[in-house]
Amino acid sequence: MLNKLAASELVLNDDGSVYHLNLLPEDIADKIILVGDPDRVAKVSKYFDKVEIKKNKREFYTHTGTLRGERITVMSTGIGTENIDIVMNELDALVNIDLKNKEFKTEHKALELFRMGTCGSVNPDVQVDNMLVTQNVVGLDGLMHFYQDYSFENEFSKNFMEKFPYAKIKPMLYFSDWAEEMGEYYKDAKYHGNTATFPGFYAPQGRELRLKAFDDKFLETLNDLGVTNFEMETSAIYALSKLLGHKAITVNNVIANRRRGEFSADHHASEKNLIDWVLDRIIK
Ligand code: R1P
Ligand code: URA
Repeated sequence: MLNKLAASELVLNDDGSVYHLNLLPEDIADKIILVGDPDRVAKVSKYFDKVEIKKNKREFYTHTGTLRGERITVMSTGIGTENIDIVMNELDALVNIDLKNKEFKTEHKALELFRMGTCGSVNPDVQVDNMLVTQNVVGLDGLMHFYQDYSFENEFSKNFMEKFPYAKIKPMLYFSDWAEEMGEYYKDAKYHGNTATFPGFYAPQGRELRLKAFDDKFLETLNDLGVTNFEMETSAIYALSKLLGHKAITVNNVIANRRRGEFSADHHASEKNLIDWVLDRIIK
């Protein structure tokens, strides 16, 4: 591959910002909180000492400022791993590609990425309104199959791949969390677990409204395979961080216990608790 990227490959806006995120290199901090919900961005940045930058395009809202004197960014990713593909590649471009010359920089910069999200649990003993840090993640979306050079597995992943019975779900990939170092931030979380990332909220997570899911034992099977919870972004965040050389950690607030049929009694209070909990730990 040539070092200089064609205009069609690294697409920029008129002001030189990256195409979807609408950001310039100086708009982001080295510590970035990623949230799914665009409305959560302002709920986080209201705790900043000051907000210097507010930009948005589509579902990608970004606020950058300082908290307790440290520069920090909060950004929404919207829902799903296909959005994470955009977020991760464009964030990486902001720090590791010279946007003017469209050339790779010789010095690599690693970002610290903190997903702050919500999830459902498939373990009946995992209680709602508590923090769950993702130790390992399995991607049941298809994203990472489109990248080369991806191989990373541990005992959990091998076991899962051998025993997962749903052969018709082809887009499956399983890998471990590399992020021991980032886990230091969240040592006191109530739960450290194995997360499954799905390409949907309903049948892919075993939910049935008017349509039947493919297997009514799905949640139990996942739990038997060691999965504690699921959501829709972490597989791509961990995998692309690993390939691009960034550091990532996910903490999700458990808002649904799917095995008990329980949902957080006050998910607004629960979200506030999540924000306080994360900010207290990532910026001292
Ligand atoms: C589904 O309701 C959304 O909530 C979870 C899922 O991963 C998905 O994005 O995370 P967020 O609360 O961060 O959006
Ligand atoms: N987010 C999900 O993806 N699933 C849930 O059950 C709750 C939050």
